[in-house]
Amino acid sequence: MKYGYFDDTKREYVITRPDTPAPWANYLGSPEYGALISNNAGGYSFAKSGANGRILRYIFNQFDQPGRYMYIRDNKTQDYWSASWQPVGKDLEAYKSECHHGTAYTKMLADYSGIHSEALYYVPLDQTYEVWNLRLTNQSAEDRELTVTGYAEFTNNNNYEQDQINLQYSQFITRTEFHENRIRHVIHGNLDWAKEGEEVDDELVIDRFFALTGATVDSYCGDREEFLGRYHGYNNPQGVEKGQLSGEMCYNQNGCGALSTVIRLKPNETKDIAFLVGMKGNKEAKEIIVKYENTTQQCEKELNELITYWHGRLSHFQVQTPSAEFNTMINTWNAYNCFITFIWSRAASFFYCGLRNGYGYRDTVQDIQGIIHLAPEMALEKIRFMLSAQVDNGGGLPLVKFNHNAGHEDTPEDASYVKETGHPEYRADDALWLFPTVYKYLAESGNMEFLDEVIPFANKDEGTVYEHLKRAIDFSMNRLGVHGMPAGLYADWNDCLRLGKNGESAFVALQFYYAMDIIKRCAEYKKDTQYGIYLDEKKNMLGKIINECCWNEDRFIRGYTQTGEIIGCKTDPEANMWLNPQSWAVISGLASEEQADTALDTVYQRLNTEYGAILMDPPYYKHAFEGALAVIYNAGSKENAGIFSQSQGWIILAEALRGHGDRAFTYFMENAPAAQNEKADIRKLEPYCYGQFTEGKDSPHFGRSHVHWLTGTASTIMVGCVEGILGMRPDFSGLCISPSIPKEWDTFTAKKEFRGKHLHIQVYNHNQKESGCVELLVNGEAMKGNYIPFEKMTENTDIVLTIS
Ligand code: IFM
Repeated sequence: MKYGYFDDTKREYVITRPDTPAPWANYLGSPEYGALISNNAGGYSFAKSGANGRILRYIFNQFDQPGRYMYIRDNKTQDYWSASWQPVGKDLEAYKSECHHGTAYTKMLADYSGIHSEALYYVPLDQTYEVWNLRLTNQSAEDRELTVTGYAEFTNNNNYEQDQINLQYSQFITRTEFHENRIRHVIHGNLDWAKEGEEVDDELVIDRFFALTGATVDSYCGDREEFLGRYHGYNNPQGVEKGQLSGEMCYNQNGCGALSTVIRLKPNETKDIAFLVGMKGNKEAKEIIVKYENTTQQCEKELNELITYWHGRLSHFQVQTPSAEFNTMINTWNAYNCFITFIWSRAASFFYCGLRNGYGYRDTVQDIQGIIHLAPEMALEKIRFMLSAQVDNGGGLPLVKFNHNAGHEDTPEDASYVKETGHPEYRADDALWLFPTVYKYLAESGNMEFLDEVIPFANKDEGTVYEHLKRAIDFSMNRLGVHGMPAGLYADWNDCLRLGKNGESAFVALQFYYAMDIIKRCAEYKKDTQYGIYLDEKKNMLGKIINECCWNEDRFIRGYTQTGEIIGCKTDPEANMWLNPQSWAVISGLASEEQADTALDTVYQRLNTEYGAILMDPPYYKHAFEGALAVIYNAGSKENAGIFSQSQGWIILAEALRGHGDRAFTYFMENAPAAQNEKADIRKLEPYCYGQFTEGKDSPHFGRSHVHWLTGTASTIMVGCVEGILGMRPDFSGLCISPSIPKEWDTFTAKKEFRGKHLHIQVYNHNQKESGCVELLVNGEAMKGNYIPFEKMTENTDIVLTIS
C-alpha cells in the first residue's frame, strides 16, 4: 500500500492519502525557532529548546494532536471541515487532500464542498516565528460565506514536563488577552509590573502571540476549554460549530489562541489570510504582524526564499542513475535528512522531546560527515566546536552541553560533570570519530591550513587541529586493555554493550587502526617523519593483535569483556555474529582481501534480510552476559538484533570498497525509505526519512521502522552511497572516482561542486561490471588510473570514466 509519491522536480513528498500509518512529519525552521508538523497538522513548536522552550503543545505517543488547526465553516449549510484532513476528519470520499512536505515548508491542499484550500506552513528563513498561510478559492458556482478559525494550543509553561504534569502550578500562571488582531498569551503575567524606567524581565514574564493577518478578527477565544466546549474534541469545537467564538479569555487552566474571520468568496475568487505564532512581546509581535499586511505577496516571497536557500544547499551534489529511489534519496531526501540531523542533532521529534541538555559527542561528529560534500563551510564550524569539546587528554566529552564553554569545562573525571550530565566515564569511541570527519573535511575543502588552526581543549589549554588528533591517538594508546586493544571504558558505539572498563571492543580497535591510517596521511602532509614512524610501528602491532585476537574463522568477534569472555564467538549460543566488526574490518583497511570477502559473505548469509542486515544474531535472551544491556529489548528490536539503520551505511561502504556494487546497492535498497514507498503499511515510518531501526526477523512485526528523522543513519548512508556506491573519494590532492554500482547500471551522471570547480561527471559501464576503470578522461585528457589531481580541474571540468 502506498500513501504518496516523490515529486523530484519540486523536491517534495506528496501524501495523497491522509490516513497514513503514523504521523508523517516535516521540520520547519531551526532549533532557534523549531516547528514539527505532521501531514495532519499535528506537532509542536519551541524556541531554542524542545524541553524548555515549548510554545505549542503536542501530546506525545497519542493521536497526533493537537496541531496547527484551521477550520473552515460554510455559514449557509453550517457544515465545517479543516484545512488538514484531521482534526475534523471528513469522509475521504468527499474530502480530497494532498500534503506536500517540502524543504522546510509543508503545504496541504484540500477540496471539499466546492472550496479549494491551500494551507502553507513555514518558518521564514532566519526568523523566530511561524506562519500558517491559508488560501481559499471558491470553485463552486455560488457566492460563499465561510467562517475560518485558526487554533493554536499554547503550553502553560515553557518546560514541557511542567506543562504536562505539574498542573497544580502550571495552570495558575497563565492567562490570555485579546488585542485587535491577536491573542496575547502570558506566563507569569502577574510579575509584569515594573518600577518606572525599568523593563519587565522577559525571562520571568513570557509572552506568546497568535495573530491573524489579511482579514479582520470577527470573534475570538483564548481559553481552550471554552473553545472546545465540554466533552467536545478537536474534531468538533463548539466555537467552530456555532460559527462564533465566545470571547472568553484564559485566566488559569489552559490558554489558547483561537481567531475567527468571515470570508466571502464569489465563484472563482481567491483570498489569502495568515495566522502567525511566536514567543514575542507586544512590540515585536506588532512589528511582525505589520510585515504581513500584503499577505499573499509576503508569504510567496518568503516561501521562495526558503526554496532558493534549501535547493541551493542540496544542489552541490546531484546524481542521475537508473535508480529513481537512489536519486531521490541522494539528491533530496537523504541529503535533507543529513542537514536536519546536522542542525537539530537529537533536539526534537515525535520521539525526542528535547530533554537531552547537550550534543552527544559521537552522534554530532558523525552527523557532520553527511553534509561535508554539500556544505563544507558549515561542517567546518561544527568541527571546530567539537574539537573544542575534546579534553586535553584527547578524549571527547560524552555530552557537550548546549552552553559549552571551551577551556573551562569539567570532564568525566569531575563529579560535577558526572552529576550534571549523567555520564560517569569517557566512552572508548567518541574522539575516534574525529578522524574520518576531519579527513573528509580536509579532502573535500582542500583547506589544509585547518590542520594548523589552534583550538582550545574543553577543560584547559589549546592546540592545533593536528595536535588535537594526536591527543585522540594518545587517549586510546594510554588506555589499552590486556590484549593491547583500546580499553572498553564506558561503552563503544553500541550504547547497550558494556564490555567493562578494561574490556576491549573489536569495533573500537578497528576504528583506532583506521584513525592511525588517517593521521599518518596528515603526518606525511606535515612532514612529521618521526611521528609517522611511531604510527607505523603502533599500527602494525595493533593490526597483528586484532588479527590474532579477533579473527574467528569466518568473522571478526565483537570483543572481550573485562573478565576475558569473548563476545561474538562463532560457537556462542547467542549473539555469535555481529555486523559492525565485519564492515569496519573492511573500512579500516585491516582485513586482508580474503578476510574481507569471507566476513562480508558471512554477513550476507547470516545477517541479511529483506529489510537490511541485522545488528547481531541470534538475539540475546538466555545467554546475555552482564554487560549485554540489549537483552532488555524485545528480540529483533533496537540493539537486540534489530536492523540498526546506521550500520547499513557501513555495510554499504564496506561492500563498495571491495568493488561489490550489486551487494552494496542491495543493502541500500533493502533499507532505503524511498524503496519502501509501496510497503508503507509494513514500514509505517515516513518513506522519505530514515529511522533509528527496523524490526528484525525475530520480531512479529518484521520490517516495521521506528524513531524517525534524528538518527546517525542519514550520514552513514550518505557516505556509503556517495563515497561507496558512487565512489567519489576526495583526498588531499584531488579526487579518486571509484564507483561500485549494480551490474545493470550502464551509465550514471553526477554534478559535483568541488573546491570552487564545477565537475560534470559521466560514468559508463558498457560491459555490466560492478566496479573498475578502463579509462578516465578529464577535459579529454587521459588520467593515470581513476585519480584526478586537483590541478587538472578547470572551472567547468568534464570527466568521463569508463568502468567497463
Ligand atoms: O551509537 C548510538 C548512538 O550514539 C545513540 N543511538 C544508539 C546508537 C547505537 O547504540
